Amino acid sequence: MRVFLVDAPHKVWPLMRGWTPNPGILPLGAYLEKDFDIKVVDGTVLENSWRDFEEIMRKEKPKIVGISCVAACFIYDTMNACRLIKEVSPKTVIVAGGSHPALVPEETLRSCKEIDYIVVGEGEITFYEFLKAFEKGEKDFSQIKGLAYLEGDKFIYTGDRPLIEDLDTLPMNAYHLFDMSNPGYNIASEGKNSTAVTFSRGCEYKCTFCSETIFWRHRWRGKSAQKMVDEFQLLKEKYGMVTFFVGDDMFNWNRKRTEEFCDEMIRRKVGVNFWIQTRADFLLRDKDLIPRLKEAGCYQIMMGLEHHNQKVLNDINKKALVEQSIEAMKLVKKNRISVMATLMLGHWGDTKENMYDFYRFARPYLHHYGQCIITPLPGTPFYKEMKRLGRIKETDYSKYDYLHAIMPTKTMSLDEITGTLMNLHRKFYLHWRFFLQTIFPEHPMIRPIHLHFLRYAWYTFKQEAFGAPEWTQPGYQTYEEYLKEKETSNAKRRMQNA
Ligand code: B12
Ligand code: SF4
Repeated sequence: MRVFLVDAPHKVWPLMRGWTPNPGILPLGAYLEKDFDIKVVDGTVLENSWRDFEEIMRKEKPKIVGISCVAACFIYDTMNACRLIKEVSPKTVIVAGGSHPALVPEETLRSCKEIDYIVVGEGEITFYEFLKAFEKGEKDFSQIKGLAYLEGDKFIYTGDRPLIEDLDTLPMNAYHLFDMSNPGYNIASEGKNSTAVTFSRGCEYKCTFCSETIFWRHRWRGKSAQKMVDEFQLLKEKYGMVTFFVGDDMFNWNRKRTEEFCDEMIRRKVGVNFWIQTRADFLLRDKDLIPRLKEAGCYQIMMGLEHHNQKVLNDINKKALVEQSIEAMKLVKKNRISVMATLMLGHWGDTKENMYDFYRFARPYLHHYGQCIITPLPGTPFYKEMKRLGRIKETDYSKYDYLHAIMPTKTMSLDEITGTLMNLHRKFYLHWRFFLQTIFPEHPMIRPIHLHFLRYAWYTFKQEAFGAPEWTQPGYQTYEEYLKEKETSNAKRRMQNA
């Protein structure tokens, strides 16, 4: 049976211009293709996004579509794609999966009647079992764990499916299902031949705002060092990828795995560059491994520091100390690796003034920072708490991308938060230290990344000063623009026929 795996046309992340194959479809396709004929439709790379997408669905009339939604901010695109599919192919059965639909399945099913089922959580086995039953013509899926659907108006959840214990039992990600030669696929800030890979799932901490830990049920599982290095090698040798963002929430959760990974990378002389994400305390624990990581190709370490105020860290249950953040930044810098941190500002107690404290706190050490606005991601404890307190003022999920303010603070409006963050961004990136780091980089990878950010600053300036349009990937159109265009061309056709 042919199964379509779809990523809806949606905007690609403008800041880093990160554009990679959908990370949920890669392992899913690999797991399913042993028994099914898998066809991937990546709506982000189509020449004329929605028009081509509609055309493919009209022509193929798929029996079944699995659609992935990796982030809350793409849920409307996902829903619109489902509507379009049902419009041109009403009999297609649509199964959605990925972080957002899985975290709020009932809300998603009720908001989009075109979605027939949602796979909640890890997708491989649940979707495989579903497809096997569907292929046999079964109509009752109530015995398949991990599935949500509406029966009439009643919401049904079949219950949690146990997680896959050993991720090494999964096949290699199915890169071959995507057109990896597409020049668009890269993370522009990291250079042309770059992409993202993920070697583990989840984290065992319980930060209240984090959708990852809740999605993976507060468990960490990782692939072995052998499999990690195999994937790097495949991507380098078959697809020419040499620079990687490693998306693991907690790269060095397991110290032994990190040691083995470094040894294997060095032994096999893989020759790629990569950057990782982790927590400050785990980095301090593994400080002796940093030179090995660097030798293995690590050029940047991003730490989820989140805030410069201990009270905020305690409030979000970060279980971390501000002093650890400073120590960890110093440590990475001392190793001449690019220091990156995620900072989440816009908490209830944040004021214009104390948002600048962040600057004083981190500026001396940082090369980059993932500046985020604290976002109540649906399905997280933080969302529930903020909703209960009546603080959520922005309900448009397309803005839940960490760049838009969703809640005011005690003293700042949504616009003031966004404005202050933009100012901080300018202050950070247009600082003499940043230019100095570009001219005398501590690591050779720092210069090209800095140059990307300076280019980005230039585009932003043009946007703000001269109203230049925001960058989007070629061929991209919003769904609303597409509907308008369709209506105009239908009207023209009607006039010609009249
Ligand atoms: C790689 C990555 C990226 C890459 C590329 C992503 C892409 N092509 O979509 C880059 C760097 C470009 C990126 C950008 C952004 N990202 Co990002 N990204 C990740 C990251 C680090 C890894 C994703 C991954 O590999 N997951 C592993 C796979 C196996 O898990 P999965 O996708 O959940 O898939 C499983 C299930 O969900 C399910 N499933 C998934 N799809 C489907 C479909 C069907 C039919 C079925 C049945 C099942 C199913 O089965 C899969 C296998 O079990 C995650 C954090 C993380 N560690 O997961 C953040 C994350 C997904 N990103 C996030 C965000 C917000 C963004 C951005 C919007 C911007 C930002 N400010 O960070 C941008 C824009 C995205 C874009 N596509 O343009 C958030 C989403 C939060 C949320 N709940 O909304 C995350 C969770 C980070 C975080 N901690 O907050 N991202
Ligand atoms: S440490 Fe990071 S990945 Fe883990 S729960 Fe906290 S924010 Fe999420």
